[in-house]
Amino acid sequence: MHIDIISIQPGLLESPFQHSIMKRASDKGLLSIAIHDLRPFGLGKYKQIDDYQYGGGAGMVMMCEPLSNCIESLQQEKKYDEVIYMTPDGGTLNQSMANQLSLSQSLLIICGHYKGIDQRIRDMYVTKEISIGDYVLSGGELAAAVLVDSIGRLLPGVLNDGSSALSDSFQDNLLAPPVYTRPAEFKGAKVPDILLSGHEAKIDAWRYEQSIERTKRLRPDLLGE
Ligand code: 6GU
Repeated sequence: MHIDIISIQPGLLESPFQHSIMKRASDKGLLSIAIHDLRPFGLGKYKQIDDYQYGGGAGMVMMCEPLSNCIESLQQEKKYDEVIYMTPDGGTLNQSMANQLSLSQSLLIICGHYKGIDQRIRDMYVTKEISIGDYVLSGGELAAAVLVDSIGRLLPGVLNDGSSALSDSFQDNLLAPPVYTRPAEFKGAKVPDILLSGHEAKIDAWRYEQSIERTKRLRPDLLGE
């Protein structure tokens, strides 16, 4: 998969993809990410990219021309499955969205700032608007990093154990069961016997029960309750 990201703060996106699973994904050639600085597409001597909003009100709006020129120059090189705009008024990211997007060949992600981008850019180019939750960030970059991480780890071959992404919380609308590693006893607290039993079917059943119990207790909304 290839992901292009348009940003006016490209520095914010440098580090997140250079570690751990995201790094492995790119080292293995499964995911390539290119960050595109919007600034060179800005207008005039000062490379202006934002302006006051029509109708008045506080806050700047990202202008049409720089975004349009940047998007169109990228679209000349590539056809995108989705052009995604990161915005607090988008649909909230969830696992099923991440699953769907992980089937894409190529994505273009636009990060907004200030009061957002001119509505006409949304109308003309954007095919999907995504938020990562009901709170406001100062820009779309961190949200884009979250989105790309949630997608990248689902690409076949990225995780060492291919089955592991399937047993994550939310993958079946259930929270994951508790997990333990050595030692078998820590400060008097023991690992549940069943996990030491070697009895695979019983362990699976226990984990499933635990998932249900945890979900009921912590996130009943996931069970429609
Ligand atoms: Cl995608 N952008 C911004 N600026 N704030 C957010 C967000 C996105 N998702 C939640 N808050």
